[in-house]
Amino acid sequence: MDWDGDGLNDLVVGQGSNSSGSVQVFSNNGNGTVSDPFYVYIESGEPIKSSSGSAFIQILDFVPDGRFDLLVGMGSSTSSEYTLVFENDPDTWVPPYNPVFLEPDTLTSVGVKINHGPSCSWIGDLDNDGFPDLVVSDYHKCFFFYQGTGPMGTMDFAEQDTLRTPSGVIVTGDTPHPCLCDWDGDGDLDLLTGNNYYPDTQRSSSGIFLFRNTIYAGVDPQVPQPQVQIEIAVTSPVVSTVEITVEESISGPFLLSIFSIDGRRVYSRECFIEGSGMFHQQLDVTFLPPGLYTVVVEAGKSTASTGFVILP
Ligand SMILES: [Ca+2]
Ligand SMILES: [Ca+2]
Ligand SMILES: [Ca+2]
Ligand SMILES: [Ca+2]
Repeated sequence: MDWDGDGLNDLVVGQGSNSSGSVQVFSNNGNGTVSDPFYVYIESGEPIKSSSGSAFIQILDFVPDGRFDLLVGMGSSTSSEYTLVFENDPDTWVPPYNPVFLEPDTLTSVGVKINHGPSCSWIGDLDNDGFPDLVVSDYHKCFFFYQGTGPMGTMDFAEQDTLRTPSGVIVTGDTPHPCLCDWDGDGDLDLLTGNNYYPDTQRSSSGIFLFRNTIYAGVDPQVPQPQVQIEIAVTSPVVSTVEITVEESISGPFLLSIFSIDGRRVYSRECFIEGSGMFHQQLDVTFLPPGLYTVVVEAGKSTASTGFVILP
């Protein structure tokens, strides 16, 4: 991103070490090299630094005014620190830019400071409801989800939840850093993450993982439903009562409907196949005029149908 507004992209790093974390910038020299790194400061003259461990950063215009702000998650596995927002100081936003930031505000969940050790944070509208959400991970190896309660700039989020796939809570290696981006270009934010190491292999392995959002993706959020075999038998022709027999390979609910010859649904009822696999019903059809009808059974994604005639 272009930190200093000179039209060249610069490298901004949230840096960790065993003693402290900081935010540093390598300025683009325009000749294929970058400058030596320099610290990012707040208006008091102090550099943005954590007392231990790491500083995880996201650059975004959190307080929307056209000036980028810094989301910084700090801390280490031995100390809890907060997810902080450093708003860009308007007084320093004049060319040539050397952005300095205001004293930080702490993001909260239902009024309580969001506290993880360390706080690997990212803001994005993951559930696509128009309000940006916060995803934070820490040494617990999973992703905590705080649903947004208002537009960009709202400091308070909903209660903590945990990100999951249809098969359960997402668990990756140690201290995974979330990044929300529309990786597959289908309009919803996906979760891209890298982690230090797997819990079972310790420091021998690390990885980058992509979890695609199911809001718009061609990913079925449901566990695939087994195909149901349906057999349906109906007496015909009838005068006042039709006898319907349904056999299914799997017990469970199904929808029984009757359609008239012009396609109108004239009868509909939720039914249930017991363990016997058989459903049987004598249905009074005196409410229907004589004619040709179709019985349709729908169970899961399977359907079966057959016709019958009501005589005058
Ligand atoms: Ca630049
Ligand atoms: Ca801003
Ligand atoms: Ca949201
Ligand atoms: Ca997507």
